[in-house]
Amino acid sequence: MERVILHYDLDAFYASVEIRDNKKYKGKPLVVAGGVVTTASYEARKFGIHSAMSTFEAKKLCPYLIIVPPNKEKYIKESQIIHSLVLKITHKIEFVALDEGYIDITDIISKYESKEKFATLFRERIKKHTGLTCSVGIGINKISAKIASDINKPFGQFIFNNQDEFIDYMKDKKIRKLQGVGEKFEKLLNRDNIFYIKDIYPFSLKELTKKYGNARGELLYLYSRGIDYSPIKYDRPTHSVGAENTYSFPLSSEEEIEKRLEEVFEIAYKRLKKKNHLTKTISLKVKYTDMNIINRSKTLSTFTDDKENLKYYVDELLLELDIKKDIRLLGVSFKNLVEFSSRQLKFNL
Ligand code: TTP
Ligand code: MG
Repeated sequence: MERVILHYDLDAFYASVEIRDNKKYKGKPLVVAGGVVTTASYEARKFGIHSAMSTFEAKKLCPYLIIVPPNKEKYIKESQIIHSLVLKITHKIEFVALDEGYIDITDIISKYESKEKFATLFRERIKKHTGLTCSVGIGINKISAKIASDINKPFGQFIFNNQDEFIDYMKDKKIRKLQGVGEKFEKLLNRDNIFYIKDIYPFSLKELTKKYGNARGELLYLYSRGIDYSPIKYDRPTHSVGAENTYSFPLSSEEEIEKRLEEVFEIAYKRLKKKNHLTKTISLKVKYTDMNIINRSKTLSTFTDDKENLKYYVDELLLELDIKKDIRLLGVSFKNLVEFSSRQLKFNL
């Protein structure tokens, strides 16, 4: 059965959040930036300002540019609101970034009047609940949906109903439009007289893989034709991560308890980092030799993955407990988790 995949992407995400929260920025060229621009408002883009450009460079292009420092916690919070709105529609969703995700709507689309109507309802729903605009693409797989969502940005939508429509739209576009074709690869292809998507079609898969290697050859052959079998990797919400250890000997000295707690904390922290999450709630679990179990938690005002900070709170929780009694088990866990996208937050945050 043909799949129906939706891709959504917020418009100028960080900048839009800042503009929403400060009316005097409305309609002005603005960037969210430390030393480097994370994103530019659409007004700033008219000056040629874009992500990853140095703020110095951006200011040269537009001297009266408004520069707002990034506010990581705010964007994460916003992303959580968006995620929960989307999860009300279906759980068949893969969040790829704070402001971007793929949804498999194959099973539910027949309940709606049309794909167009669904895309419009989706955009309006996000707008109503967050005051932010997003763009939506619907396609037959991830590749086509992602390209579609970019076509009518901002606050627009586009739909590819089948492979022919995709090829028809793509054939005259530059090869750079294909996901996975970066600046370097484009230059290499240009040298071989491949400039547009349609220039790829005369070559067989074998010829392309021979010339550019398996991964890049396949990418060119398949993506240019809108073929992409990759599944939507549903995100199951992670409720908590942590570690605990039961000891075959009772822990009695303060020194021993602290040492063992440090070990458990290390394992728990590694798991948090591996999952790429930030946390807001830290819990300590202790079981005494009399089998009594005590749980203590601390909820912070912001999300964090700062190791020293987290360890500090774990130690504080330990202080609240009776460590005169012998201990059998120690556990550390992190709750209230949120995904941390390193791609999005790598600039001066
Ligand atoms: P994007 O969706 O790539 O960009 P955008 O939402 O700002 O603009 P568009 O309307 O074109 O979708 O990225 C989402 C957010 O991620 C963006 O607002 C800021 C952050 N980001 C970075 O921090 N560094 C980067 O290099 C990029 C591309 C984005
Ligand atoms: Mg975006």
